[in-house]
Amino acid sequence: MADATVYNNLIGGEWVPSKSGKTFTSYNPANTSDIIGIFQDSNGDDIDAAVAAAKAAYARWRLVPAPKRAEILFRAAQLLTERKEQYAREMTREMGKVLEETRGDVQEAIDMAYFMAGEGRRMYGQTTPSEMPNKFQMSVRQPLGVCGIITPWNFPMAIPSWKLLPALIVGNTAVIKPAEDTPLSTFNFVQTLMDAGLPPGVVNIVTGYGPTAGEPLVRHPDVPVISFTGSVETGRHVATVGAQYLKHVALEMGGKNPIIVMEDANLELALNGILWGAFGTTGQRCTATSRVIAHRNVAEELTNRLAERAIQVQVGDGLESGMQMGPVINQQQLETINGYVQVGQQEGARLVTGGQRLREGSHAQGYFFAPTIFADVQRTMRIAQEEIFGPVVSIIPVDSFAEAIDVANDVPYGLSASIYTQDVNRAFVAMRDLYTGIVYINAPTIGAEVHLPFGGTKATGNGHRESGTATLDVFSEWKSIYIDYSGSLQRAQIDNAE
Ligand code: UN1
Repeated sequence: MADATVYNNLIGGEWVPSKSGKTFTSYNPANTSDIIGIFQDSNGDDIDAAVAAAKAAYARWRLVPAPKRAEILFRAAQLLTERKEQYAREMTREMGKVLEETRGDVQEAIDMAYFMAGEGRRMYGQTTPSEMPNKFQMSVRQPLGVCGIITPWNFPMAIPSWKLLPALIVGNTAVIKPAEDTPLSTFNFVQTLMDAGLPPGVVNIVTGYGPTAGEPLVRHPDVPVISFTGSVETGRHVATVGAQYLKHVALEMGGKNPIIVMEDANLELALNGILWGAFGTTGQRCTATSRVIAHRNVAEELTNRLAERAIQVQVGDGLESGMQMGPVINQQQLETINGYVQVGQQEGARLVTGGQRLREGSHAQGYFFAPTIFADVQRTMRIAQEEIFGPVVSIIPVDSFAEAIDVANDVPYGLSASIYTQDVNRAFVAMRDLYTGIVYINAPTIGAEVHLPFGGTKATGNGHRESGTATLDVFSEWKSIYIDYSGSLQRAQIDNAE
């Protein structure tokens, strides 16, 4: 412990300890004797300092031409590419997912940096004709000021990039509070932005816990935008607090994402999709496949083949070659997953494989859980309704395509949904009738790319989107501008009326 690295908060370009002097320790979930680092356990005093720094930096940053801001993002993308392997390795140590996937996480931040750099030379508004002679009008995006950004641990570089980069390109500054399980990847990301030329104070990092560091950020009167990814419970709280201050609050929350497998599907393709969607990232994606809605004609075969494949999934330390699934993030998550396995059994679902923590050999050092499959699941069971956020998938048999769509939509969430079918008509009906923010045809529920909107309906969000150009709406406000060059008073709706 003596030689563990201490990471300070980043405020106004300076690395400073928390004002209270408190810290917390971050551990490797694959091996809890491996300490990642010691981080600041911050509170409202640290948030106040960070917001003040971000506010001061905003005065200059908002006036930097967007294409110049874009050059910094572009340079950051290049630097991230150079550092990809190192950052991926640190991320695997920090949160467990296998190296191939943490490389993907860094890559997503690179993609976002290039995409938002491009936006710096577009950021299109509208020009429209006026109803009056000699009058011009247009709309432009304007920044809002200091953005409060609260990010989760499952995509510890990609999700900060989804939020910070659009905020910055529009001309905002930011205070980010990363998840307490994964602050290091945020440090790596922000360090890269600074190395690329981001001025001090434009992005500030305050580490700590939700109630002590997140809450004062959400409540801060000088923070007009809050972008949050996490649980529904916390998201609802953030929205409630934000409403008191009339803040812009963008929420990304849970999912209960289904793959529908129709009787005409290519089963091998569907199997591969389910395995990747359900057990990739140890099931810890908002977009993870947690339900398989299978036509009764193929449900039994699908279940058996899936079980055969699930027991072959290599579970272990994500830095070891050949591993396909890492640990879950922490003890608490392990207990949540265990609890759901018990609930599923009590409800009468059939546990086909998995269902227990792995403790033998090297697994003893970390939070490993076996890939788990429940069959004969009823649509109303809790394991078919509630987000588990672990490597657990429920197979729900149905008798028809119409029932499949109905079951798919019959959950509180609406993030992502998928269908495997060879029938083009069914594919189009599914595209229309699946009430989610993302739909996949013959592909699993995970794998969104940065240039389309990301987000969901119902309890998944509150109507905003990340990624794509849609995300710019979270971090900017439209300003409509009217220029009258007639030299006389022209009264809209009056002087041009018949
Ligand atoms: C998440 O599920 O928490 O679409 C984010 C995907 C990734 C991002 C997932 N690009 O699966």
